[in-house]
Amino acid sequence: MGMRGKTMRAFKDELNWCAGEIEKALDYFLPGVQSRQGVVAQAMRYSTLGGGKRVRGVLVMKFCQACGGDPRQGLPFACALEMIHASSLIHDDLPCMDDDCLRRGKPSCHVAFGEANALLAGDALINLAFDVLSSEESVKAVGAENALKAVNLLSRKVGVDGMIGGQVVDLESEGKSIDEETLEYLHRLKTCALIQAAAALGCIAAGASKEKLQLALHYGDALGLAFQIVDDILDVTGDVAQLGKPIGSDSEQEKTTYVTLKGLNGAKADAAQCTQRAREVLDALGLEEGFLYEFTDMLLNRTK
Ligand code: GRG
Repeated sequence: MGMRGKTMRAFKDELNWCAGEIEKALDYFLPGVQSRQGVVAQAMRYSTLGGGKRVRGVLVMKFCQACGGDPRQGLPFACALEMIHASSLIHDDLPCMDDDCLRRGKPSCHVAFGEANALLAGDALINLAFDVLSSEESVKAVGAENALKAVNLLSRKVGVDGMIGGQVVDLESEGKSIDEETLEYLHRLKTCALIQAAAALGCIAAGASKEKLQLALHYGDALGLAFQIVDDILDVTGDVAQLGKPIGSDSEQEKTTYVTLKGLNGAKADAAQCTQRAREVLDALGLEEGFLYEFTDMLLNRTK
């Protein structure tokens, strides 16, 4: 096997190792199901464990490593990111939002547990994320000051000027045609903000400099936009079995997407351009080769 084959295998092993570590840590931090309120704990576990690509958690671990830390140091932060992400998927699928019945190849949380329990499971996951960020385990791994920085950065990136704000603009745009500037604005908040937080929290876990943190935020913005454009493309060209969620939901909800604005080829070109921008930031961080480079490319070429 040539060098390329070897690099690829090492990359996949590394990716699987990170995902496995995240899964174990999530299982540790998620509540047990034996209490009287166990049904909500069950819903939280159902939507957080056993599925998902773990993009945000992996970014935390790998940015932590790239900044000189042990990737496992970033595990509490990685879990917090995955919990917030899972909460956003639960709420996004609710009938009052996108009303989707399938997520990660399984019935959506509200289909499995009812609307009220799904709403509460999402709420509880947001709380648990900040509990984990400021937990004893987190402080032991990264120190109290870095844990506090992470709480502040993540709460902003999730809030009204972050992911939640993006969802507001997204919902307001349904059934209307919006211009590219508005589309980019809403995706920057709805999708990029959390991906930025993931890269930045990895830096914080390693106690990296402000300069590195800034570059991580730039990287997250570029990767997040590429990721969302690919998401728009897969909603048209993807396969339900692979994606584990319905296709065609954007057009059903009369959403403007990169594909409706630019056509499939235009959207693909935009995704490639954003990926290139992300690669340039990795170059600036001195990471011209290695895991994050391959990860960035893999996300451009993904089919799920
Ligand atoms: C509950 C904190 C909170 C917020 C509510 C509903 C909402 C506001 C925001 C929705 C944000 C959202 C669903 C953005 C979409 C981002 C996106 C591209 C998700 C798909 O991510 P993948 O492909 O999913 O990483 P997996 O399943 O692989 O983890």
